[in-house]
Amino acid sequence: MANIKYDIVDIRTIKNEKSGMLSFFEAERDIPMAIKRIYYITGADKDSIRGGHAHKESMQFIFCPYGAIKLILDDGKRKAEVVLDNPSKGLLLYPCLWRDIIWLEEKSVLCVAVSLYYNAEENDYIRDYREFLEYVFKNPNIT
Ligand code: T46
Repeated sequence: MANIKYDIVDIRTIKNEKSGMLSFFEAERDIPMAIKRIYYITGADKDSIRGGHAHKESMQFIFCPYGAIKLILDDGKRKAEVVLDNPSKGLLLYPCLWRDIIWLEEKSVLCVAVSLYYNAEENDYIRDYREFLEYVFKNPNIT
């Protein structure tokens, strides 16, 4: 059975004589997608839970430059957990993965680069788990 469709990506990080570290990645070089949008979530309490949805088409590159966040991923058949607790680690999510996101530390920062623009009608979102299961059943090659 194939693995659930995500990749862990090492984000290049440079520490030099200056204070702190500089991390960077480039679209279509370090991650296999063009970036149309970036959003980030700040100020969340420990144990906050967000997500609870899947995206039909967009790919997302998720990273946590500060703190620790756990993602529980589900492709309708299998589940996996990934902890982002290091600015040098990113998570590339392919379409159609249900995700729940849990803040392991207060004020952890969740940053997301997305392959599609936001659309207020949320055409790309599935926010009902039963609907998600039906969608992956009808589109077996998507995950
Ligand atoms: C995801 C997790 C990690 C916009 O207006 N533009 C945007 O680009 C986004 C992402 C959101 N919004 C608005 C829509 C809602 O009124 O911001 C509000 C909160 O968004 P949402 O309820 O979708 O938040 P989460 O935590 O459920 O999900 C978000 C992303 O939507 C989703 O793609 O993977 O963060």
